[in-house]
Amino acid sequence: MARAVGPTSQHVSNTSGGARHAILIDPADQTPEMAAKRCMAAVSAGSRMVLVGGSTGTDMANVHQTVVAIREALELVTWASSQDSDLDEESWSVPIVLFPAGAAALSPAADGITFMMLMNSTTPRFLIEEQVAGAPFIRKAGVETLPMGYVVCAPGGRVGEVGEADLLESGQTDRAAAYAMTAQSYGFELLYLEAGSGAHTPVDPDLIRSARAACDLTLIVGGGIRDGTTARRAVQAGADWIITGNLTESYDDADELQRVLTEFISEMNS
Ligand code: 1GP
Repeated sequence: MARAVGPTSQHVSNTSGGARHAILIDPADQTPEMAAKRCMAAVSAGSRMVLVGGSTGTDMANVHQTVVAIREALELVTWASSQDSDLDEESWSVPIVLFPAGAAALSPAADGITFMMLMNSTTPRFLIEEQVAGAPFIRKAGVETLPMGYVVCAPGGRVGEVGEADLLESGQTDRAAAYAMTAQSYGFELLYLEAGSGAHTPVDPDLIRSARAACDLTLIVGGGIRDGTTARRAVQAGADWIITGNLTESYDDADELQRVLTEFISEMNS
């Protein structure tokens, strides 16, 4: 059976309009209601994807409840905007994509899943075993798979520890290029360079530049990005998507979050 390229994959891989921002929601850190509120603020500000996942504390229940709450909130606004010609329906059609810690933290209600190989993990668990464990559920649920190479860069944080990653250190540009070439040769569509959630330093822009030059995959960068200037540096080095998790979670007030992210996205693309 040939793998059809679905709408979520097309949305994520369409890089024609410049770099985009995605909000990462960790279900272990917030209620489904708060997650939905933050997503609405982010999408109003111009975020174009919602990732749901986290390295620890996620399970089928909290991931699914979070995905459902976000979906209901987005669908309500999409419907309202379809009834009102002043509102842009298209800007609300943002995919909800699983970014899972493993096979035990999935939801059938998501639009897609970053079906990832943690390429620099030293354990078969994150190279292939979790994927094999989760594949039947994903196939049955009909969740669209987005094949992705995931490379954890220094400092790596919790995901580096849990994933037992042999971190890609700052300055290892040839190694970054080799991972990018490998990801492309495997047929992955996406390559995610991750510094770890809450990282004190983001991914070295030279690593991004090197990976960018070595492949034509959609390049995602995240970890420790808290302001538009840092995001712009990553974009100038070649990132197609910038992910923020902690930044978003530091705001409970939707209006304030919308204001902060609007500024972030405009600076990122300036
Ligand atoms: C982590 O790259 C993401 O997987 C986001 O990191 O929480 O530091 O924004 P932050």
